[in-house]
Amino acid sequence: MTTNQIISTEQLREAAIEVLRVNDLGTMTTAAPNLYPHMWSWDAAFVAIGLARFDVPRAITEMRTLLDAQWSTGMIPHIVFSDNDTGYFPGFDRWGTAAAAARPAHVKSSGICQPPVHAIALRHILDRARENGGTDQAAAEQFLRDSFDGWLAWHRWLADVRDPDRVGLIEIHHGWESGFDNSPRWDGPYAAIQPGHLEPFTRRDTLHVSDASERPDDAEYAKYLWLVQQMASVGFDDQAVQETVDFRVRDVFFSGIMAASSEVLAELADDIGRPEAAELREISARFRAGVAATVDPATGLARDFDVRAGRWIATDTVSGFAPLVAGGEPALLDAQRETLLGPDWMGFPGLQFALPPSTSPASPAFRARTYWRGPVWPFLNLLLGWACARDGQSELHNTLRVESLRQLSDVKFGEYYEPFTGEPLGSLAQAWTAAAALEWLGDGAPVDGAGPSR
Ligand code: 2M8
Repeated sequence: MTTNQIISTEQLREAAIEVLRVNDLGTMTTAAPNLYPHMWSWDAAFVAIGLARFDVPRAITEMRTLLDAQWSTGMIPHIVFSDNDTGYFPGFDRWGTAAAAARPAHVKSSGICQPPVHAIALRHILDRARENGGTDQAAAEQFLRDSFDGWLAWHRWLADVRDPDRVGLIEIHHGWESGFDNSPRWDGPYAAIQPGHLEPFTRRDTLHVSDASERPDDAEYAKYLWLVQQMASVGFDDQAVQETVDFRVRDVFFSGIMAASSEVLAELADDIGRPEAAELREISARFRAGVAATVDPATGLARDFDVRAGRWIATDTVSGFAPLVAGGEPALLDAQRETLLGPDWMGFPGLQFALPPSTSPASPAFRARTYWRGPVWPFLNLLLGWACARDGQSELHNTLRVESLRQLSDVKFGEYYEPFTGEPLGSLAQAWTAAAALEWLGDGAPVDGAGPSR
């Protein structure tokens, strides 16, 4: 059991800023110092939210670097590689994106994407910049005008290419696209995959964590690489990938973010007098409805859909709360909030902090220390809190904030946390965890003395 020391908000803030400094390569922030020495797409958006709390121009740079890697199709790749290509596997060469026609030649990137949280980050940057006024405000407004077409192309690509049947759900082609890499959500689709001939490989991720069981296992990695190889074999062409790849799943949490973020991008379009707000609101409504339609009447949780197997995927994972992120009918959201606060989630007996584990401890699939199979992920709680504030749910927002600040006052900025002991796991000094602390600190009254377990 951790007994976090009592630290002041100023100490926590300084420590979080230091983590972002340590990870700062100048124009990009690495997701973590050793385990993840490159820029990740959805990490970068959360990092920008944190940066905007103390350095608006640097937050803008983060978003600019990411957008500079955008493919000609509109896709924003999930990894933008730094020059340090030795510490992480699979690196740029293994991805096989060198030959991908749509990749801009001047930026090394992977060939898949991650959830579109970027418009939410842009909104945060603009809000902080306007609070500051002066050059910050001018720079943020200028950046929004200059970059709007890029973000619009990203949302259009997702809406057209990844939801061709217009069901309001985004189809993903790799568990890595969800960001919930080895979640029980993907056990079924991965079980059906038999990798063909794979080029030999040596993992690096297990060198950077103290206990390899906190990471996915080798059999899982073989399947991850097999999918990369399949996509590379068709040059990462969108149509050909869909016809080739062994993993085709409609991801409900990704889709919930798409709904929320498209609405925010519509507001930003209005803000700068762009005419695409109505189109973006239509996209948002389509995905909100798509997400709501997945809800399992038996559990009240949203579900993914396995396209190849033609089956719903019902799991007790935090992705079941996608409607809370998407927004929607009050009755559905009320019921979801009740479940979230209930005994299978934030109210599960013995939790160190009242924060949702990535898999419910009541589920047979729950594993307390293993990556996306159970631990608590701080950046996700920030996202849930943001959605609560948007929907006027100040009580739940405040609970998530206070509990998150208590958790993060260990100043380790763990990638993920053991739900019952509060032990930080995976990488320490994880950039988006530090960013979450900065945003929580700025987003309400001071919470001094955040610390010891309940
Ligand atoms: C994890 O994913 C990467 C692959 O993309 C990995 O395990 O190597 C996930 O937690 C993902 O959501 C996150 O964006 C990334 C960097 O923090 O790490």
